[in-house]
Amino acid sequence: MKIIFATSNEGKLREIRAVLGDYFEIISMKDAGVRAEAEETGNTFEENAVIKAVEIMEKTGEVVLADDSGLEIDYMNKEPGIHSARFMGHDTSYDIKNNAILERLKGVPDDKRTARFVCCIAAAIPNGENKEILTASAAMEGIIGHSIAGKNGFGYDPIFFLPEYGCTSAEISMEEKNKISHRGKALVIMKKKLLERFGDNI
Ligand code: ITT
Repeated sequence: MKIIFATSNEGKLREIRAVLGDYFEIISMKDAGVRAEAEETGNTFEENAVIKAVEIMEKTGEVVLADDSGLEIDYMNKEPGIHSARFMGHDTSYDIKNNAILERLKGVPDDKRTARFVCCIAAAIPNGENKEILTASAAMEGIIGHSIAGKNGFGYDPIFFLPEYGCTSAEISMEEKNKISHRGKALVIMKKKLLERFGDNI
């Protein structure tokens, strides 16, 4: 079964394909020849994931999944949160964004550096005049590290330190990250919901 994944983030797409690829043919927006134009005007990850999935479902008439995710840093009142991609400007490099966060938390002790990645995956399923929406959310807890480390992953991974691993989420493999991450866990929940919804038609 084909599903369009409404993301223009290559890092997300890699992780999504690794979890869902055995069950679904994941088509990128580029491959589907469609672009997202709607503003992410929601106040929550779930609202924004639904906005993205519904926009592309309405444009294509296909089953569409979307991911809205971000990093909540407790010391920064849970910012950048839903603004994670836009934080300091959408086109600003993550080297600059990550260094700015490290600077902001300079001298802050580890017990006050708590943070989490949050992810909501939404599915928009066309159904005649109507549509069905499924959602799945999950989080991964960690702390903001003291320096940039690791080349795997994307975005804020090089400053997201996992105490139980003793390294950042940019220093573990994608397979390991998918087992514990916000996105990996939300995708497993969504996979179950889709298999229940579509059963033998997959
Ligand atoms: P799409 O909307 O096209 O999917 P986006 O990158 O704009 O792509 P979001 O609005 O959901 O997506 O913003 C999510 C941002 O949160 C993302 O750009 C990263 O900065 C950060 N982020 C989310 N998950 C992450 C992860 O697993 N590792 C590192 N950073 C992550």
